[in-house]
Amino acid sequence: MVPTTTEKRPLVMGILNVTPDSFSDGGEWFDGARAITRGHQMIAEGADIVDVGGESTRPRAASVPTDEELRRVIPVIEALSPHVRVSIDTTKEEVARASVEAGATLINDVSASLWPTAADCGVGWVAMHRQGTPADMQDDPHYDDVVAEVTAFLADQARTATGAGIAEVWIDPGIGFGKTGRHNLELLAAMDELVGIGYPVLMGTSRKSFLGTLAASADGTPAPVDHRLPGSLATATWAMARGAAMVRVHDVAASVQAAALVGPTPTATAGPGLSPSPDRKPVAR
Ligand code: HH2
Repeated sequence: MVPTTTEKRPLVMGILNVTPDSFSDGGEWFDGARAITRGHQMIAEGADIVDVGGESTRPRAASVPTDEELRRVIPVIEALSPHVRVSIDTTKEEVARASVEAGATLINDVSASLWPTAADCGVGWVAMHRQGTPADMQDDPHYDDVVAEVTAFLADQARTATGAGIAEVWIDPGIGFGKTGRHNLELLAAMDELVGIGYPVLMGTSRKSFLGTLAASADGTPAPVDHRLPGSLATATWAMARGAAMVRVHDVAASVQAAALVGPTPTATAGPGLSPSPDRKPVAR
């Protein structure tokens, strides 16, 4: 039986990349046994969900064949899912289906295309916005109005998924996926609009490159990934305080503290598993 959370705070999704090439923790948890140990560590640190991924989505990441992605993620999901809720971070239908069979109950889909699979499997679905693919997404991202375009896309996807019978739909603006630093900041500033769509919002800023740029040294060198905790926490705390119901993070213990500090919010108390509420109001500030 998978434990379900009763937390009255925004949820914390711990990132577990079973990959050699992820942008921040590539190679650290590539070995299955090490990944499982890290998963248990995140559980001890208070993670509500562990997000297992076997293919990096960083700009220009090499694509991974299906059988290799399965080899990476399935044993880890089987080992962790009796102990914590597990999501599968994939864009491949076959991987999503096998992961659900192995115990995952949420499909975290950066391609926002796997809702038919989630509906068929009877599990939750994360719809994330991105412009382009990892091969080209950071070449020259352009929007006339990034907030309007991202919110319209997410509202449309969420409604489609709900119409297909998915009871648990999350929306995520896709920080860093075909976005400049300014686009990311505009989306963070637009939490009210995102929350106002009426579905629980997931926000993933953890260690992303715009935080390195914002914390650059005097000569302009971006802060390396292991020096981005302050920005990661600041943006996660901002998002949660403005109504994000979950944050996706590498640094679980610190983020759980931040979530506890934020405490109950109108959206966080809804938690996962509830039907989206069209009446859900943006957090008033
Ligand atoms: N970001 C990454 C991967 N998956 N999923 C959602 N829903 N939202 C995100 O912002 C998001 C995501 C990229 O981060 P990471 O997993 O650390 O890196 P990589 O893709 O290189 O493995």
